[in-house]
Amino acid sequence: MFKSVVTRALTVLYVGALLVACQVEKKKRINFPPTDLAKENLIPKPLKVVPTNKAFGLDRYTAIYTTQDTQGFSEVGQFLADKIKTKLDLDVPVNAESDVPIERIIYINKADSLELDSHEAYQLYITQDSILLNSSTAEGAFRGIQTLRQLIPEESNDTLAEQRIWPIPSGKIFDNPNFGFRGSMLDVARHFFSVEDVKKYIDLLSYYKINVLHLHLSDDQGWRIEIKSWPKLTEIGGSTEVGGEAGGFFTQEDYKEIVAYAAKHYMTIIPEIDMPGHTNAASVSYPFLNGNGKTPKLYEGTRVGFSTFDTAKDTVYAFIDDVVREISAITPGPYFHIGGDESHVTKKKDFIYFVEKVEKIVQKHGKRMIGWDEIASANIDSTSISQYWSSGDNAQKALKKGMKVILSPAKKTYLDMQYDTLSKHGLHWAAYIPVDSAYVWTPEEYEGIPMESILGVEAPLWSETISNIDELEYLAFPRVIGYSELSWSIKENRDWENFKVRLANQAPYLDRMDVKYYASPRIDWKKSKYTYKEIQKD
Ligand code: TNX
Repeated sequence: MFKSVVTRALTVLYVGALLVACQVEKKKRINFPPTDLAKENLIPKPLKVVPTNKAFGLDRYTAIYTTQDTQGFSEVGQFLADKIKTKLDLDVPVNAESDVPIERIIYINKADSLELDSHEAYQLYITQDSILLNSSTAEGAFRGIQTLRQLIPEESNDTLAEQRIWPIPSGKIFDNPNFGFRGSMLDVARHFFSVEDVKKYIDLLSYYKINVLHLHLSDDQGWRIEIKSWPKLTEIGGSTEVGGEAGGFFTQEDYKEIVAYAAKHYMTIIPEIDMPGHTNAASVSYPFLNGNGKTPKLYEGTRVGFSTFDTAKDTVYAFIDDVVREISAITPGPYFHIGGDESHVTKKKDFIYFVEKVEKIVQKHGKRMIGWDEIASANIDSTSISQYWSSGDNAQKALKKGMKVILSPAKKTYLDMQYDTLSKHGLHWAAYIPVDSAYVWTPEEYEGIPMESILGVEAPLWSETISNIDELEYLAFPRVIGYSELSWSIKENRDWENFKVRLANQAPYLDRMDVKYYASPRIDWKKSKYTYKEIQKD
């Protein structure tokens, strides 16, 4: 099967090569030192890697060609060219004439084959003369591009040729994710983060093939998304955040910009409006929503569980209908997250009634409902999804209803947990989560939840203790890199000792991206020309 794919792809490649043949003026083959593709610092680890020990030289005589009759492929090619330009300051033409003779090509090819029928699967064939990236979808090609980016050295080798040249190890990579849902969550409610911050987070996450960003858009301390039919939500509810800082919110235009940016990175945005608890900011804005019997006041502390919507009023559901409608209309992804956690002052029967009503609203607006694990106590559809964060019992209830589960166990995946007693920022109510503990567990076998019921893994970043992007990066990195491997790579390909070395080698990339990661002393970080700080001590 691989053979036929290769043959077909090579035919395409050959035609592509012919097109440029008139420009090609064969030069002497460069003698690269031997390489080993299997030892490259790829994260997440691909399914299968076969080294052939030679190298492809990326240089100014390289061009990118792509399938052009299927939407998305040339954009993926351009994405690669843009990243090469920022990383190496090298211009690589995409489906275009070149001013210089082309000697080597990168071909991004739409291929149809059985191995590639999963939409994120891709194959990379790297030889001395060409790099062929096969995928049946532009999304798969985009994932493959991330692998290729990671194979391009930060530094050129200036001894091999007159021009600067970056050797890429030759061989074959066959890859496909273990979980289709590889998520992260950002709480923009406790502290607000700007569109620019969110975009930078998307850049970093997508480099590691994470494909879902869940935005926690409302909580007691703030409402962060413009709702045109209920303007006070952001005017009043968006004006505060934890610690008395300024707050803020996304206009619908801002949100659309994030969604579009995410889409360009083949990432799905999941909007969350947390209810019936965690709703103080909404109730301050519109007091008729409030159901806890007290007059709601703006709140800048970090307690949870004191607020609730009034679950008995029709007007509350009319309000929720507007909110879900407006957000769903600008959310292309299939999901709407209704929160549902820690509704400690909502009576159990009211909570159940509420979740069942809201599920219908979400479905009416064409979305699939997700909620934190508590929602499984309501009588809801098997199509709704439960996000496991603390309760094995709730997970079992969800399984009995035939629901899928997203794994976000607090003691393993909460990015807001401190690394250890001395690390800055974060809480520790669930656990201290050092870098190894975040990585060394098996989602496929967690709490007896069968693999076929697991939608994927998601790492939430709650923001009570962080108020800017540097602090966000400190908690998220490097742990989120481990979650990317936990959700993309199969169990047999995961090993802490091996991961640890590949992680250490992410430092040049993280430093170049100006990521203020927590330089855990458990990792022997690689120094780079960008290194910005001393390694922190435990
Ligand atoms: C629990 S996890 C919460 C959040 C807090 C977080 C802090 C969950 C569904 N609810 O409201 O921000 O702990 O770690």
